[in-house]
Amino acid sequence: MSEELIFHVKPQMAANAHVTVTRLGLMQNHAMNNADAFWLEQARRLDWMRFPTVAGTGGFGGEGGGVQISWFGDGVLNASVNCLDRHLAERGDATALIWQGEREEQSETLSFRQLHERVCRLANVLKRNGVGRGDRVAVYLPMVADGVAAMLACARIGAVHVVMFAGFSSSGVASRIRDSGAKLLITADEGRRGGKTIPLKRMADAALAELGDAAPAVVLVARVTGSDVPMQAGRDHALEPLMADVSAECEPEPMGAEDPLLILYTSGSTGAPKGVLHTTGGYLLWASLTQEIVFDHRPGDVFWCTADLGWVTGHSYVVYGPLANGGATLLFEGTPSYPEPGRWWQVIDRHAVTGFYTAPTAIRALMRDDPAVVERASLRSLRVLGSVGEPINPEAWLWFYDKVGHRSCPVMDSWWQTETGGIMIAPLPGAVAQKPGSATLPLPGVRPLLVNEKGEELKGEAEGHLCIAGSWPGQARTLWGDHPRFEQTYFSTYPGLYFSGDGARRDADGYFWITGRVDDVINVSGHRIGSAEVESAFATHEAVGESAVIGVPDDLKGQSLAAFVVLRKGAGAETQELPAALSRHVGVQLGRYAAPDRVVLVPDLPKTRSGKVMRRILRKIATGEHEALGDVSTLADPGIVEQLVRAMEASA
Ligand code: 6R9
Repeated sequence: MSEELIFHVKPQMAANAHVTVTRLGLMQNHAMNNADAFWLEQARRLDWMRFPTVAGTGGFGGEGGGVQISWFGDGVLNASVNCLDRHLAERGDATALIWQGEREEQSETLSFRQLHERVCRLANVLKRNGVGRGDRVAVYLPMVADGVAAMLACARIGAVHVVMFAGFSSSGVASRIRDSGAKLLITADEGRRGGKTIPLKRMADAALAELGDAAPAVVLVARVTGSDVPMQAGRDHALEPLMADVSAECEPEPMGAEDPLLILYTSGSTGAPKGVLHTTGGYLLWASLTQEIVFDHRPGDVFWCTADLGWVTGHSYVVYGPLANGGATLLFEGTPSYPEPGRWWQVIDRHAVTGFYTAPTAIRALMRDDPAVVERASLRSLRVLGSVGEPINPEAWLWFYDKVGHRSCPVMDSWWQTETGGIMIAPLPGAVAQKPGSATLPLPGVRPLLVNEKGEELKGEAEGHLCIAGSWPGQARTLWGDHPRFEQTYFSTYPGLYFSGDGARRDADGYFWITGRVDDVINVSGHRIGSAEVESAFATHEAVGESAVIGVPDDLKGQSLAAFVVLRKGAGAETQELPAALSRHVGVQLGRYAAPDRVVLVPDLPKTRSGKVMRRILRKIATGEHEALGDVSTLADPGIVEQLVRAMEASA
């Protein structure tokens, strides 16, 4: 049914958007017929200290060769200059950043000039503390302006930022600092969330204690709530006084296009989170280009992407994309419904937000409010809406379009990943008709294709594994310190292609419909969680022998986590509280967002004779589809099914 629904481009968008149907056609042709010239032309949107003479080089391996990706290799630039300095002459006093605190009266507006000064000062503080080109700086901050300043300050001096979600636990922070080898940490006294405070400094201290000798020597502490927090002499420094004490000017470091800009940790289907590495020129070009063409963002606009700075969406569409294009970005500290339902709509009205980019989970939660809540708001400033992080169900799409966009704003359902750097498949507001639930068509220069399990390309209407043929500038270059894992994870399944880990269907119009992950990555409220990570966290609990974690459909979160846990022999009596305690344990290990909603104690896991856990069977049992278990003859002990079903029912 939803496939019949189609929303055509609005006439005023068709006439005024950056990309019209005609321009899109030209871009596609150019990208197809002369890719190098096309990308070099796109590169002109950035300010370079030395303009590149080459576009993309290297490749995805395939015929035995390794994976080597490079873009604009001889170009030289600085990302912070592109987000700040280049705007100073023409619009230095225009708004660059609006920070809205949880409470209405807490808000701050920074012009490009003011943000530039803030970034230069912070950059000078970093330098004074011995940070230079190529050094990694860990950032563990709530949603405050200093988070943006910290990222751009690193970029200014050529340091690599490693931003961590404020919801990570201390162990999560410790493992990321250890893997990246960060030599300095920027954190805050506390964060605020939904009327509560998050003890960030205390969590950071625990992470540093866990790290021992591998802990960064310097910790800068931003003042957010102003609470007194313990400061270790010699190591911890309050950030504000240091910033007051340095120059407001800082010469930008000339960076090679392929010099690292950032590392972002993300979950995979196996092992610990991997450090996805993005480089300066290609990543920035991609964030900037996609911001402009997908959201039609321009100077004077106010873009609000609700993602946390700690995720890739926060990097590309809170910081680099909006600022590189000279428009304003809005940073909101709070949650959608605190202190009251409709808080987000108040923020849109108060700051006259023009582009609003959020996740389906949030939309589904907001749909549950009293309809009067959204109807009370004007929302008249909005021009473009966007959705990202997980498939959006047509009901949520239609509600968003109708109640938030008042049927006059296109909805950009954008598919992409941490590894792609920016948006890959999405409609363009002035050129591509939308179908609710479909991410629609690839952007110019992006070549997605569908393959079957054997790696054969499927043409026309088809469903299969989503791959990308050929590189694009925003692509991740490697996993920090582990290039073999990079090649193995993304390029070995289908040699010569980048494999996304997602499944997708293509309809008769060539529109892509993402069906979700086909590996053991679970998408909870748009957050990627690896089943292996959660299983490792369980394993650190003394009562746990073994566990298997799966995703089950959830009306609100898209997917939620269910865990099947086998207790250790002699672990003590099984109490009623144990499942909840085990879930809390995972929350402490990884962060609350990764605590399973359901923990089922079972006598054993369904395994093949070679000892592999059959997750397919667990998924069926968790969703009550006992009749449709499929082939169970490969199970080492077919009798286990009956026991699992009973354990599942008993735990309900
Ligand atoms: C940007 C981001 C990536 C995974 C990706 C896919 C899912 C993202 C989507 C979508 C359907 C969309 N995903 N956007 N699924 N429709 N519009 O979310 O990055 O955190 O790395 O997650 O999210 O499964 O593989 P990341």
